[in-house]
Amino acid sequence: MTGKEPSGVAEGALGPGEDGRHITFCRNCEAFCGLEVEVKNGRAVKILPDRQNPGSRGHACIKGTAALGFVYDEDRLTQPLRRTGGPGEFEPVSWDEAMSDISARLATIMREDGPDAVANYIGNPAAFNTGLQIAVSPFLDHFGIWKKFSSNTQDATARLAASFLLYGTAYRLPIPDLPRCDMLFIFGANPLASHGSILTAPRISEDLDAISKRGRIIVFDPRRTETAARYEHVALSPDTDAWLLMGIINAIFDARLFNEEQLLGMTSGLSEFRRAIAGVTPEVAARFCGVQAATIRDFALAFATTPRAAAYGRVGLCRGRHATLVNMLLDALNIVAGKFGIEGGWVFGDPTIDMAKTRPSFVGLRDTRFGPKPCVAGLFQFSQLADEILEPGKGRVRALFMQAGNMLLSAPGVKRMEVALETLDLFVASDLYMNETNRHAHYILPGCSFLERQDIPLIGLSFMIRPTIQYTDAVISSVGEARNESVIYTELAARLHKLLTAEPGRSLYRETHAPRFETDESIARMLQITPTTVETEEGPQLLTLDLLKANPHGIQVAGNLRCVDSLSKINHPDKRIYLWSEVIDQEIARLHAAEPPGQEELRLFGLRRYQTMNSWMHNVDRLVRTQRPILMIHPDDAATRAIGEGDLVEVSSPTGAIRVPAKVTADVVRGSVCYPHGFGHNGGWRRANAVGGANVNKLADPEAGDMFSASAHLDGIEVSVRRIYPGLTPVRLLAD
Ligand SMILES: Nc1nc2c(c(=O)[nH]1)N[C@H]1C(S)=C(S)[C@@H](COP(=O)(O)OP(=O)(O)OC[C@H]3O[C@@H](n4cnc5c(=O)[nH]c(N)nc54)[C@H](O)[C@@H]3O)O[C@H]1N2
Ligand SMILES: Nc1nc2c(c(=O)[nH]1)N[C@H]1C(S)=C(S)[C@@H](COP(=O)(O)OP(=O)(O)OC[C@H]3O[C@@H](n4cnc5c(=O)[nH]c(N)nc54)[C@H](O)[C@@H]3O)O[C@H]1N2
Ligand code: SF4
Ligand SMILES: [Mo]
Repeated sequence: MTGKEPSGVAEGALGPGEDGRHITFCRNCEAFCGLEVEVKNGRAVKILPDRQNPGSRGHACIKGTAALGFVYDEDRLTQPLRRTGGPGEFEPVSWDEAMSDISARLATIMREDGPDAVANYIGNPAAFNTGLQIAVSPFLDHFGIWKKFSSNTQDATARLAASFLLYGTAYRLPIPDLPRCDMLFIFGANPLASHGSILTAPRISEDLDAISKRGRIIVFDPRRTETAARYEHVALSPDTDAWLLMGIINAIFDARLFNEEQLLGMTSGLSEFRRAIAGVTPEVAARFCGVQAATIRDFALAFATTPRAAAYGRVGLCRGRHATLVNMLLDALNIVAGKFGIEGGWVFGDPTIDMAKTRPSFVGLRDTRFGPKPCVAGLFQFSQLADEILEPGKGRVRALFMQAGNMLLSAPGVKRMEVALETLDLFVASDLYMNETNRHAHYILPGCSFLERQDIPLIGLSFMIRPTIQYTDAVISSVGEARNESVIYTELAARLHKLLTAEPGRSLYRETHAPRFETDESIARMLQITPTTVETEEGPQLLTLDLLKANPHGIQVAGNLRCVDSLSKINHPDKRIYLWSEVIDQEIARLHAAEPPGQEELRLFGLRRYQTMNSWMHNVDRLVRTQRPILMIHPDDAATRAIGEGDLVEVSSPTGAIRVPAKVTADVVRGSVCYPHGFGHNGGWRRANAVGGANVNKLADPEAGDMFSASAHLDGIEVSVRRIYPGLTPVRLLAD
């Protein structure tokens, strides 16, 4: 059985597993770099960058070219596993046995308690998996399953919520027009490591270098990151961006560096917004964020007087206690300074397939059995999942599905979640590996790696600075018995449908057909949402699936973004940007009321490395052998705690403690410490387990996230740090 769905193969193109050079693209991150894969005897043997890809033009990073390390990893799951004992104890079973038992148990639960008894968690790699995207959410919707959770609440729901308030839709997220911008402010992003997020720019370091050559790039970050080191760095305390942004915006207002008439023409709520932030002068901001008032005024002047400038922010702005406010303020800076919707400014992308037109984007409170709870585009706060499973009563969650996720390493509330997972009647995960989370599942189903599936860069389409689109067929047949989620959920839907309709009188389920999920069909349909004409050698042609298949390197849809269209993409009925909404007043009041960190406390924040990806890819020796999870601490903070380089220290918060080695470095701002997430492995990935490190999310309080956006609080956590013993044997110290 192959995980790939049947598809027509364009003339001359190679089918899955055929020997030769296949043209495809990487689906590890949002850059979607073009790749060329050599296949011999049905096996992929080499991955190189594709020079003819119009977007990446021969760029690919080591995570893309080393992908065979996980595709053919001996620890990879290649057949369904069924739990036989404690966590991590499994036996292989056939697909038929697995699907028949899963559907029978799910049908029983749904018959007894309805869809309220089922929940789902989607992890980050799902974002790059078209088959999974077209199957899982529609599957859940079809069966009325609405308790949805995702890694999105750890990285993006604050951004979605801000867009909903400002522009009337959670699915329009502005991006900086890098190719034409002369000044770029970067808040809480490290594109030289992450390769860009909510921003698809496969050659991003070139784009950034070009901006810096034309003008300036200023990076506001508590750590001197790779990006900060290459351009100008402004160190600020974690989770204080709201103060800084209000300081800059007020400096722009005070110095009248804005065009009031233009602003009144495109926004509503300007005076309320000015009133709401008025108290936070650069002097007030400076007290909280650690950036001097004069410097804040200089930034305001430089930004407002550079005609083509943009302020971009990413996950460092999405994980604080006031993440919705911060994201709104980031946009407000762009809008007030006249950078919204202009060439070289802060603009909406030109998605070749405009999913914003089809998806519901409600953000607000939704009724749950615990009362009204924040819900962002269908997603609930992560901590609610443990409550749903553990709290008795009608509507208790008994079954959980999870695709491409590892929540015990990536989300807060680790201990409680671990208990919750073990109380489930049915927990089914699909993954490439047995990880720290799915080792608690009843079934782990082997998913396909990106070389084994058809795809388009679906989420990238909205955020491309130079719009391109590409289709890839599977390069190889499925490894072992791996299956695409589209295949898995089509089969599960068919079986469940049959079981639920077998006793019609007793079921709420009244559908007449089971849904079927097929990637090519879905792509063809999606291409009709916003019909697009592209230039080809034969002249202009309508973009169809056949045309995509005939152009395996990808198609350049447009040279640049149509920035002027941004205003027309606003979804509020009056087409205005709502600069002010009640949330702003509430959050500023909450910000003022917040207790400052205690004298002894430090603020913990995270980092990502170029060579690894969240909690996975740690099983590929080539990627992980240089990785040393260590706690970075400023020399002054180390000195007051008698902490030296390599010492083992304990980092604790009210929710937990970890023991990790320390690195004393002025790269982190005074008063803070930095440690990567995604470590502390004990799954079925042996190399990853040997990397050591600790699960930093044990320190995160699941209840402490942003009130409006359901997002987790993972950056700026207050912790105590103390020395346990001196670092004599640094290698031993790597273990938790
Ligand atoms: N403290 C702290 N916590 C964080 C972060 C942080 O910066 N600091 N970052 C957060 C962010 S931004 C994110 S997105 C989350 C990530 O959180 P999650 O999405 O929950 O976890 P990942 O580490 O991405 O784990 C992905 C899993 O998917 C599997 N996988 C990979 N490819 C495929 C595939 O093609 N198919 C299937 N079926 N499975 C696949 C991997 O083997 C792995 O087990 O973590 C968040 N947690
Ligand atoms: N190599 C690699 N690439 C990745 C990933 C990976 O794990 N590895 N993960 C992918 C995922 S899931 C995502 S979401 C993207 C994320 O993409 P980015 O957001 O570009 O990635 P990060 O490196 O997490 O950058 C966040 C920055 O915010 C800073 N920061 C933390 N707290 C604060 C704060 O309070 N204020 C400010 N101003 N800055 C703060 C951190 O120091 C860090 O430098 O990257 C993606 N790409
Ligand atoms: S930058 Fe991202 S998309 Fe490009 S090769 Fe690396 S992991 Fe793959
Ligand atoms: Mo993420």
